[in-house]
This record gives sequence, C-alpha cells and structure tokens, in this order.
Amino acid sequence: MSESFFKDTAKIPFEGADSNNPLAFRHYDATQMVLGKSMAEHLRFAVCYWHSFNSPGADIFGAGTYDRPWLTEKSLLQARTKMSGAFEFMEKLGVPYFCFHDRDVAPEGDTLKESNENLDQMIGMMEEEMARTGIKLLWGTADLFNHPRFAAGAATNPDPQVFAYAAAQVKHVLEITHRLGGANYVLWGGREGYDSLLHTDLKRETAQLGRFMQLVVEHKHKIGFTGTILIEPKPHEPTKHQYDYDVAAVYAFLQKFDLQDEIKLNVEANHATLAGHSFQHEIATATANGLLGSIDINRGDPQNGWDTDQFANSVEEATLILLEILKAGGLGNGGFNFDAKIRRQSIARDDLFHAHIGSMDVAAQGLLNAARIIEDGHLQELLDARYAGWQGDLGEQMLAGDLSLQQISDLVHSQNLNPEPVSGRQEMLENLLNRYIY
Ligand code: XUL
Ligand code: CO
Repeated sequence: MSESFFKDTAKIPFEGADSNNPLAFRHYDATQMVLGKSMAEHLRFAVCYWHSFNSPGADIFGAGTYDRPWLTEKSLLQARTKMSGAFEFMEKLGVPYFCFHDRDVAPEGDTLKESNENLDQMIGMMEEEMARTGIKLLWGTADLFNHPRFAAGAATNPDPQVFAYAAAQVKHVLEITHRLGGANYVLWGGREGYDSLLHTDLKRETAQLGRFMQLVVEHKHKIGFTGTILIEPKPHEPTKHQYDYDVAAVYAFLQKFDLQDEIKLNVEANHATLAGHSFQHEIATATANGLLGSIDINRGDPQNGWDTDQFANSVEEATLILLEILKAGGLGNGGFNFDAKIRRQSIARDDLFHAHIGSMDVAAQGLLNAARIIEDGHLQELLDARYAGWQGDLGEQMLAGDLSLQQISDLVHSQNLNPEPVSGRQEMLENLLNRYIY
C-alpha cells in the first residue's frame, strides 16, 4: 500500500454507550448477537465510492472544498492513490462492503474500449485490495448519467446508438461485478425520464427501458452471475420525471416486462422522501411484494425538496425501517450502503469517519430497538388483534373467493350485519413505540 492518507485516524474501536471518544462506536459492535445474528451480519454496511472519494465537495454555486489530492487530474495514477485511500478508510472504519460505479474508480477514455482498459487495470488493484483487507463488494453499477452522451437518457435515449453504448457499458460492469464476487448489481435510472413531454415519446421510452432490463437479466444468467439485479427508484432529479418513480411504479414496470421474479429493489431514504413517501413506506411496499433487495441509507432535509444525501441520524427512523426489515426476514444479499455525502464545509479528513460512525451507531440503535419490539411482541399482538376478524369464516371465505358479491350481500342482509367502529388507537401506539426508542 502507498503512503497513508488517513494517517491521523486509527482503527475505529467499539467503546460502548458511555464513551466520550467521538472516533469510537458507542452502539455498533460488529460481533454483538441480535436475534441470532451478529450486528455485522444484520446490517452489512457498505461505503460508497462516489460521495466519499470522488466528490470534490462542489455544489452548483461553488468549487470543490475537500482535501482530495487524487482529484486534481483524471489519470490512472490518481485513480490508484484514490483506491488506496478508499481501502485505508474502509479498513479503519471496519465495514465489510463497498459499492462503486465504473467511472468512480477509473477515468473515462476516448472510446469505450479505452475506458474498459482503464477500468480493468483498476479492477486488478481492487482485487488485490479486497484480498488484502477482506472487504467485499455489495454492488457494482455503471455510470450512465455523467457523460453528455446520456443527457437524453441511456436506455431511454431517442438515439438507438446511445442505448447500444449503454448496453455495452453495463455488460462490462456486470461482468466485472461477477468477477469480483459482488453480491448485487444495481441499475439506477440516472437520466431515464424526461424534462419535457414535448420532445418525449413516453410509451416508446418505457418500452426501451423494459427491453434494456431484460437484456441485463439475460446476460446475468448467461455468465452465471448469482447476485441480485436491483433497480433503485427515484422520482426526479436530475430529470423532471424519472420512470422508476417509486417502489409501486417499479413493481408495475417489472410485472409489465415479466421481470418481477428477476429484479429486486434498492430502496433509498432520500428518494423515498422526494417521492412524498417515508423510507418506512417504501421498504414496507417492497417487502409486501417480496421485492426488497438492499437499501441506500441517507436522509434529506425536511425544509427543502431536493436530494441532499445527508448522513442518516434519526434513531426513530432507523428503528422503523429495521422493524420492517427484521419482520421481512432481513436483507438477504443486500446491505446498508451509505449513499450520503458530508457537507461542503466538512473539510477535515476525519469528517468522513465522524459521518459514517454516526450513521452506523444510529443503525445499530435502530436494530437493537427493533429487536426489542419483536421480542416483546406487544405491537404485533395489537396488530394481530386488529385483523383477528379475518381469521373467522366470513373473512376467510370472502378472501378465498368462495363468495360472490351477491352471496356476500345476501349474507349481510340475512344476518343483519351492522359492524361497530373500533378505535385505531394511533396515539397509544405512538406512545408505545417511543418506549422502545433509545
Ligand atoms: C443518485 C443515487 C445513485 C445510485 C447509484 O441519487 O442514488 O448514486 O445509488 O447510481
Ligand atoms: Co442511491
């Protein structure tokens, strides 16, 4: 390994809730067992390459602010310095996984062939770093949104050559993800949407997107990749409207193209709130349909409406999402990817550590709280009691399709059914939830 970049920070220890050391975990103890699995196995944290190592800290009004010496030029030399910094960071943080786009790790060349050659060189180094540290790949993905050729979309571009170029790019990154033993492959519809319907054939573009997804799935099987293909819904930004709007829209899309058994979802917190949903809602909708694959953990800002991608810091939200995840039996192949960026003024090298430590602790608190809720079983008992009527003959027969609308109507009249309203008890339940949140 080359010269240390994060030399002032040592390996982050677990010190427990009483610790005053800001560079220690207070709740995330990788080896602590919770409901029969270690915290590390439940949470499967992944550091994201793009926000943490590729972003210079620029915003639309100003230049980069971060101390990232590997971003001064686009060269393989700098890509190597960046990669050793990235693995040093991940090793010191103690995360088991990472995620990357092709263009995060190697500079784009003048042709796709040249870009692939650059990438292959960096994947060689990545394999060595993965072997040295034991850190694994949660998912790989292709950047189909940065280059001007993708301004009008990748798969949904009006020019079939752009579709073909994007397909060739995804083929290569899917194969690399397979070679690295990646657990998943993510498709985020970066610019798969529109800015104006005046120049957009929506029907044609969504058909293009469906065919593109089918091609990816076909190739996955051809090469024997056993990871999961994931779509990451987002309602807008960068385009005015993205076709993968939210979990429900993607579910309909998957069914239309007969992909519901092939593709799952990577659900992101700030994308959920951009769509007018809570993160909990999006995860619950995904688990209800057997579609939860992985999550991108972050948060928006309640006072403004864009994708601020801040580090998650709400214990209550973490508790609610972990409750959904635990009830669904866990994330399986998925994990918690930090699709989050430190603020533009956070220019000290250790700010990256503080950001990740905080969110990892919050997720650990959420896990412990959710496990207590499940072990107590009280919330579940109240939920079961609310629907208990459906266990009776009437409920079962109606759902099983044994009764027609005529028969149901006859039954209501003959038995003189006159159901009484019952309290929903929302405030009592909210108070109960708060008793588990530490
Ligand atoms: C953008 C976003 C992406 C995907 C990967 O909002 O979330 O970083 O996670 O392409
Ligand atoms: Co994301």
